[in-house]
Amino acid sequence: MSAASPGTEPATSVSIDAGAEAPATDGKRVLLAKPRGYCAGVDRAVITVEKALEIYGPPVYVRKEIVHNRHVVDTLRERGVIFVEETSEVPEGALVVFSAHGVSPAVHAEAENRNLRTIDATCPLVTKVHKEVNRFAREDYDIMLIGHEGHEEVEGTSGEAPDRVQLVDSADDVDKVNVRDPNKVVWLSQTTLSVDETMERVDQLRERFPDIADPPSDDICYATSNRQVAVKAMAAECDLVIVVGSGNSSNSRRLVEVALQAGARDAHLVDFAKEVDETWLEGVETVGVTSGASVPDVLVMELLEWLAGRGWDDVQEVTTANEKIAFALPRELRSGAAQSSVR
Ligand code: 0CJ
Ligand code: F3S
Repeated sequence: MSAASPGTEPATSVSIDAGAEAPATDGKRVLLAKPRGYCAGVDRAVITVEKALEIYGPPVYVRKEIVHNRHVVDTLRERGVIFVEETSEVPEGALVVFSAHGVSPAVHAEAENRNLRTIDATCPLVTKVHKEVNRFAREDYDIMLIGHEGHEEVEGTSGEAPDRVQLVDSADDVDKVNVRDPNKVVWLSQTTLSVDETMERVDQLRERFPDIADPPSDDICYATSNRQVAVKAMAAECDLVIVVGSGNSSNSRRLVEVALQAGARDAHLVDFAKEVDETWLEGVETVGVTSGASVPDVLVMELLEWLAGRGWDDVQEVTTANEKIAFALPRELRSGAAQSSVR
């Protein structure tokens, strides 16, 4: 994996900005990771749905959760979005938005057969992996896709070339894959995995297939890896790390695991501040806070308020990179810059 992700300026050193005027005397402090929260692909996907509502009016159908965040989904539902599992649930001729995680060509074809109007909010960094699958399939490679079974992104990506892609999730899967020619194998991955765990899987694959080819560029996206670097930088100092994010959010769940692996004494995932169990705070001085790429920052601010109310009001931001990346909206909706209002 490359050191600096595109669209990201690495902080020259880990910088800690103290927000409170006087340091706490009781040792209670919060380390707040930066970068955290919304990535460029999520911002684009949420704006896509908001603009579709604005232009076409409700109801707007969205296949699957636009992003894996409970607050975002509930807010959009209140504004007139109908979330469906499959395009077959969308009335003929209606408008459907495809989620940030991407869809297979079969889903596009089904939507076309049913005369649906579609807007594709797939993150461009997921589309990039789809294109890699197509390219390697055309060149007749066997493709080892490292990813989590059942995750929507993996279903969409492997759907580009189902007869060429084999999913590698657990270490056991490495022994189960079959290839036609060990000299024509490549590994690709889901965008939201643990960087370290993925490299372990690659090492295992390379033991079986010494000539396995690497992806042309990192598939784990800049946002996923930057959030892991930031949480790692503070984890060893934290008695507790609280990650704001939903249970079905792969990148958010990885932040809990990475925090624990990097030395945090305890770590939990919560959707909302009210889900924090007060017993987690017993004997705790330093609380680390971060959030997944699908999480509006208002939820982090609510958590900071909740912690301040219990004495953790000394907040220091730990910055490991500054992200500058933004993506253009889908073609159908382009008319000037916008910023999602669910933030
Ligand atoms: O796969 C993606 C395009 C990531 C979208 C942002 O995060 P989230 O939580 O919706 O999805 P993951 O479960 O993939 O992390
Ligand atoms: Fe895209 Fe990565 Fe976000 S793949 S949606 S930039 S988590």
